[in-house]
Amino acid sequence: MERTFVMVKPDGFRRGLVGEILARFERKGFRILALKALRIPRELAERHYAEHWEKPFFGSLVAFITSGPVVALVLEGPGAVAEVRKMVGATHPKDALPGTIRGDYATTIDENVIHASASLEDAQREIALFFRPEELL
Ligand code: FUP
Repeated sequence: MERTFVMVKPDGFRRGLVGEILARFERKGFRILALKALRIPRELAERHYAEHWEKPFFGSLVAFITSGPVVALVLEGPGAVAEVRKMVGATHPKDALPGTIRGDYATTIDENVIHASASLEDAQREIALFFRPEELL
């Protein structure tokens, strides 16, 4: 069993895609261990995307992710990190295959609808950033 962190980004929330996206993960068979809607404080956004702090797009990335409500969740299932990344699709929607979430719902890299942890290490770090241990079911 593995756990991963997923976030429906402000564009996905604004466009009413939360239900669609959660349904895909539920149908696949992942267990929802935690789920909440929130506005991400700037400091949390900067910590979440710390690996990108030197990149030219860091400022706009933080501005975007704090621009409106998001839905954060923890999913559990066999090979959850890699399986969820498969369902999410490539970072750039132009490379994301149809049938993946970004392939089906996104057109630009700066507003690509969803985040999912890239590795087991990232998953542990991101889950701890967004949820207290007692919030996990
Ligand atoms: P991913 O793990 O697929 O979310 O992708 P990255 O961690 O590489 O990038 C995080 C976010 O930064 C992406 F979702 C979108 C944003 N980004 C840009 O806006 N421009 C870029 O050139 C690369 C990433």
